[in-house]
Amino acid sequence: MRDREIGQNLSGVAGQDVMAIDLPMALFSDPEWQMIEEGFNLVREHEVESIFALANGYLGTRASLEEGSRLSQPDTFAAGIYINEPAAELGPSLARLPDCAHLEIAIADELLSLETGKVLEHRRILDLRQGLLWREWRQQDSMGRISQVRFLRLASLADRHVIIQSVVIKAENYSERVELFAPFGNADARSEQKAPLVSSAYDPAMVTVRAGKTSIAIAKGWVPQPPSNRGSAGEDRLSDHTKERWSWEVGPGEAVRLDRVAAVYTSRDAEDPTNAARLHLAEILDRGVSALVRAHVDAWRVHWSIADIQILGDDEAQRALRFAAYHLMAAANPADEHVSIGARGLTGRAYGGHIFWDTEIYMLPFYLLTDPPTARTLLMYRYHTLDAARRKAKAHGYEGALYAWESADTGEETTPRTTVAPDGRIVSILTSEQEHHVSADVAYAVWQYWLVTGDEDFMVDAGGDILIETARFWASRAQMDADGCAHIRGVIGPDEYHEAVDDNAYTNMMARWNLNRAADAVSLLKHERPADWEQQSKRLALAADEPAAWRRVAAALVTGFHPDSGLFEQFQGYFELEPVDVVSHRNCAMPIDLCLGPERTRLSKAIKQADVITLSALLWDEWPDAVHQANFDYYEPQAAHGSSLSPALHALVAARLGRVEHALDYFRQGAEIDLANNMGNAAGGVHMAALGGLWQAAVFGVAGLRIREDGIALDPHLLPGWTEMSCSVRWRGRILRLVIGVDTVEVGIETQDSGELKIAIVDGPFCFGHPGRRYIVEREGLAWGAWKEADG
Ligand code: IFM
Repeated sequence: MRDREIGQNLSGVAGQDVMAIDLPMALFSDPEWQMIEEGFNLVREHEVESIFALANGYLGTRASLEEGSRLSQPDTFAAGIYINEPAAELGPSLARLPDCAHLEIAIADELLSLETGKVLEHRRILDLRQGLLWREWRQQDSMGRISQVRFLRLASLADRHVIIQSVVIKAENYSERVELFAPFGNADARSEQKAPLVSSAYDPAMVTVRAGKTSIAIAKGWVPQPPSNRGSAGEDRLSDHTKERWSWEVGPGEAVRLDRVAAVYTSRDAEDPTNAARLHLAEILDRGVSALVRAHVDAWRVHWSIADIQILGDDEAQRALRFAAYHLMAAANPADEHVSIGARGLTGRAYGGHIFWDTEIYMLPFYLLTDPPTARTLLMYRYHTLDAARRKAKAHGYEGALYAWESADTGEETTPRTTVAPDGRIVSILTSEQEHHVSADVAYAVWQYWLVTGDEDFMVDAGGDILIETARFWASRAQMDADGCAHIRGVIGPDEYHEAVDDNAYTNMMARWNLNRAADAVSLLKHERPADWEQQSKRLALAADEPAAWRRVAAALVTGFHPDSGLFEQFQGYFELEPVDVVSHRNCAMPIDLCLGPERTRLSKAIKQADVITLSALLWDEWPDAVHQANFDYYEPQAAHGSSLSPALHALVAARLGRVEHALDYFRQGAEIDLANNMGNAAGGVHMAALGGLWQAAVFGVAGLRIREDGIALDPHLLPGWTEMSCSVRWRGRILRLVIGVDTVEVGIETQDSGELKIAIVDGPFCFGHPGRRYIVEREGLAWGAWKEADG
């Protein structure tokens, strides 16, 4: 992908005006907001489809070529709609819906194709600012006819049920019949659609499919535009009833346009989805395509006004952060508490759309600080699946709530039982049985939400229940030994190379934290909301002595901390394992666990992803910097980064430690997971956790933001080449504008809200910030000076 002047050759043939008919919206012209895929390389097709995917949290559609190619995988997904895979052990996966964007172009019966014709120019552009997928294509067919084609596509952020596509075709040097074909319903074989048609009755304006018990209705409308004063436009059906067709007679320099609009409803959101989709379509067609596109672009503008991070001095990092924020915003739907975000969002098939700890630990901070209602919605998904978590705990002989390692619509465990290793072996997947830290991760996210929003109603209605039920799980999960220590045995920590380990430091520390915060929540609710607490504690049948028991277990939990070295032992016995040279292995094409084999990997110190280092990132204020430093120095060389979750958190912790060169390397590595496909698996969708991690590396690492009960603390470390970073975050009803310079930090409090908040430079100088004012602090030598109120 590279920068260019958009459409430099596509604006018209020599001596003629630009297309009189054009797409309903122009691209946002600033190249810093564009991802560009130049040319056409068939083998890259799947990753381009993922990277350029469009979504709005309700629908997601891959950026497949409209006319298709040998490799196209044009999946469309609806959040929360899963279908059981034929092989039962695979569990449910996101249903693949009919592709609304498939469109073939024929010039006098010859189909245009990137694979057969002469491609004179071709590029795809993802306009991050406006949430538009744009395509420009200039193609010569076998008869020497040159066509200019432009496509625009969007999944509306203003109206999440709507997908819009627009195409303009201009004849450069011929007079001929131009035709467009859109396959109907299941006839679209290229989509390998998983959700079967409910009825095959021919209805060009409606497709209804079924996924399990859910019906999905797609109402389709279209608006063809003829070239000025000649030709004819219209649609009819071919004799086999499989395609819609529009045709025009055009002459040189003339253009035609077709807008297609789809309205999607499911039986999750309407009793009669077919009727709802039909009515909705009629209403939006009335408003007109241009108005719909404008509303969508406006919605993106509003989102970006808070979510954008601006970097001066590093264009690559700038684009990577915008790309990350684009996909994060596209993945979430604040209106639906019964869905969450899968590991690849709505952009691809990998992991079947399942939800992992990725959401709470890697993605949620972005929503929490830029769009708290969305963070609340995501946490409500965990509240609505609490019963399934209770059932899982019970089935394993524990109390409270043990969340599914992989979760889908119901919250039941959906982790596949086996997988095929790259060397062809069938291996058991033990994460659902052993990777229990997810329960503490959900609890952690609940507490972060509480700190940032102070939303007591949420704690009363849902958050308190999650904290208490997860604490109960840990209290029953920990085994008290005769020596008075509590152990959590037989788990998998974030480092999945080592299974069935005892006392994984991450798991134990997060469990300890979960137990203590649940006890804190009980005190808080008892005092702040006594009447509600009475109901809540009854609902949860909480015994009076439970919170004290949680604190006792928390205090007794083995930490794995070695005071002399300042190191946490990743799990019991880790320090005795075989040292292997992971660093020199990092450039090998084959992952280290494949090179060493499973047994040797298990007996080695090689770790798959940040484990103790994740603990540092999450519980930073619990230990002095020297502890984080010692652990980073020890564990960073062991990390094979076999998971996309790993590099960004290394960047975050390295930045906090002031290891800025190291942080920049990891930041780039994290950014390249999708943008350069550096793990080779972007075809399955973008890596949502890595994108959330990148945002955290900037905000929590580079700005050094820490969330505290009475305000925020900053500990800035600009990365090499970065001369300024600015971003906005929300904190308790306020919008804080942070500008991190080389030697200055500026905080503007933009909302006219009452009350002061404490802004600190780590544990150093602080000020009480008032709404509507700006504060600046300057570096004085190695330390920070005093905060001053800025003029204006
Ligand atoms: O949740 C992660 C896990 O930590 C590592 N493997 C991939 C999962 C989904 O992203």
